[in-house]
Amino acid sequence: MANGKLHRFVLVFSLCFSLTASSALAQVIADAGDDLDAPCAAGEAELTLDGTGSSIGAGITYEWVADGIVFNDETSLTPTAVFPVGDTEVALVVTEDDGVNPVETAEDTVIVTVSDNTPPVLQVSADPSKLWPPNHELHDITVDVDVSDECDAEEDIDVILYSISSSEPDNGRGDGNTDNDIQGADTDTDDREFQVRAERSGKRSGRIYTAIYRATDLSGNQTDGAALIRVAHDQRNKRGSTSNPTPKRTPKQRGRWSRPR
Ligand SMILES: [Ca+2]
Ligand SMILES: [Ca+2]
Ligand SMILES: [Ca+2]
Ligand SMILES: [Ca+2]
Repeated sequence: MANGKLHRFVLVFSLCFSLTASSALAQVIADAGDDLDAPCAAGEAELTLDGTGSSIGAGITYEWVADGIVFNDETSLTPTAVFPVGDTEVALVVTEDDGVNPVETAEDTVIVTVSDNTPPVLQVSADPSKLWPPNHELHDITVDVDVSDECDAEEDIDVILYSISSSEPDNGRGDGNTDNDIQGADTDTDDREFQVRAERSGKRSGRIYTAIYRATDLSGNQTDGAALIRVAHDQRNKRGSTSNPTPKRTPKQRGRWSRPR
């Protein structure tokens, strides 16, 4: 009888131990942390993941996996890696192996989002930016464009001539009798060469041609920049003296500008 009781005790104990061990294994937790958001710099972002919510203890190991991503230590609870712009899904596999029972694993995923929310920096300037005298001649204009972006390479920034306009009518009062004062400007393309007429109304304060360029990065952020070409009303400055007229171009420059119309 005593032997029978002992036998049953051993059986129950063994069953309980077995249940306890298997339920412990089934409770392996993988926690890859909260989804991460980071701003882009030079097309990428370095981030540290947080798997510290996962099971920790003897016999528990970790492995982080993501397509194309190299971690500094993919077996760490808090590995660091460089992520590209956009969404990257990362999986954390937590494995428990007590050396006797079958290996138990758990898996969790986290989304890493690297965003570019910063528009490009755009500077544009017209050359020449002042026309004189107002003799109604068309002048070749070249626009210098300087564009950069915190995230994207310069060659990946889309630049277009968004619009071009004059502050005066094409053929208004006191400006002679010419039409088409802006020529050779193709908006919605990266057109940096066109012609404008050296002309202004004698009844106004001077004419300004405004060419607006628009830079768009790969994430759709946009910046506008304006290149101005001025035709002054006259050559007097505010003190009433007369300044020198715009220097004439050198023969080399004239050759550069000349082309069939
Ligand atoms: Ca940007
Ligand atoms: Ca006119
Ligand atoms: Ca005109
Ligand atoms: Ca053009």
